[in-house]
Amino acid sequence: MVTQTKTLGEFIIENQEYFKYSSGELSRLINSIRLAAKVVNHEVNKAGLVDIIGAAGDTNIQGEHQQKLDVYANTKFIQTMTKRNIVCGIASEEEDDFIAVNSQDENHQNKYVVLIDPLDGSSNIDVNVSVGTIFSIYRRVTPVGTPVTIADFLQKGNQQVAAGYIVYGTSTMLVYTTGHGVNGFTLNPAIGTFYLSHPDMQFPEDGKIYSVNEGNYIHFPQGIKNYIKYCQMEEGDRPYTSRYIGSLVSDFHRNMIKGGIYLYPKSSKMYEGKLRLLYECNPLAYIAEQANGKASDGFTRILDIEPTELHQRVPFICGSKNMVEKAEEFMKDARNLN
Ligand code: P6P
Repeated sequence: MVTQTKTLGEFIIENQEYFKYSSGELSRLINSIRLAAKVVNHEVNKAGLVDIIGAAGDTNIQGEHQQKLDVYANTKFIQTMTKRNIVCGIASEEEDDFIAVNSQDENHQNKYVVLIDPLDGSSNIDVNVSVGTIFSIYRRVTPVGTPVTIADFLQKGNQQVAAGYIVYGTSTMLVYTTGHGVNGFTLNPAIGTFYLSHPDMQFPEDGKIYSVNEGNYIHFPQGIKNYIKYCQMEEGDRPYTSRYIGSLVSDFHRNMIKGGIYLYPKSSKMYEGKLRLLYECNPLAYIAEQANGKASDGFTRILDIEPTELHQRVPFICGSKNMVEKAEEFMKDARNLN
């Protein structure tokens, strides 16, 4: 007998019990992200087609001005969360400052803020490589009913109440955690429903894949250089395999399933690294830890880093626990030698 796989909607309702003191707002928020993900997925999947049509003139097939997909995705996620009056604030990679969502309702009680990278890796769209959305959700820290302030967004990653990503790949998946493990849902595009396809996702403790842009090798700190050479040595279960898609969500997702480590270290070219703490590293670090993986900047747990500004960058090492700890060892040894 074919068992009817659970839908994301059913799963959210079932997990509402974890939030018995919540007004269901978090569930409605995750539902709104689910809806926006379907809309963006539809647009991402026809990007190549639209581009061809867009090149014939400066309008797309709907007669709208062709919008860059990352701007389009940003607009869709912000519209969906704002229109449904679910959050009190939004910060996005595509927006210089945060957006205060003040409902007309004078007893505006929304208590969650969302930080989002609406379409990470969008430069890969033109070459048909998978891209992703990453989101992070916090309870506000300023009084409910007042306009949000930057303090509501500059919270440590260990204060997140939920985090997740959508990967627009060979299939579209939504993977998220609310602090009770990590679950993955695959979209059936024929009916527009996400189904639970990857329950209780876990990072294997070890792996044989390392993901880093080796083109930056000469600019890396010595500890990272030493770790990369360690991955490449003929010894024990090494050399590891190098796999680097250049799309963070895709590299992270593959490593969580197969085991592996992703590194975007600081370098002499990018002293703080490239990836953003609040809407890339923190949400993925939360998911990694919920899946028994690990995430640090090489020395400090990502989720313990005190944010200082909305778009700050941090070095990012994330994946299978034993691999991250080995990389941290090389970083510490090299620092002790300096
Ligand atoms: P590089 C995409 O621009 C991104 O933010 C991540 O998705 C990806 O892992 C990384 O940057 C790739 O950066 O410098 O290796 O091209």
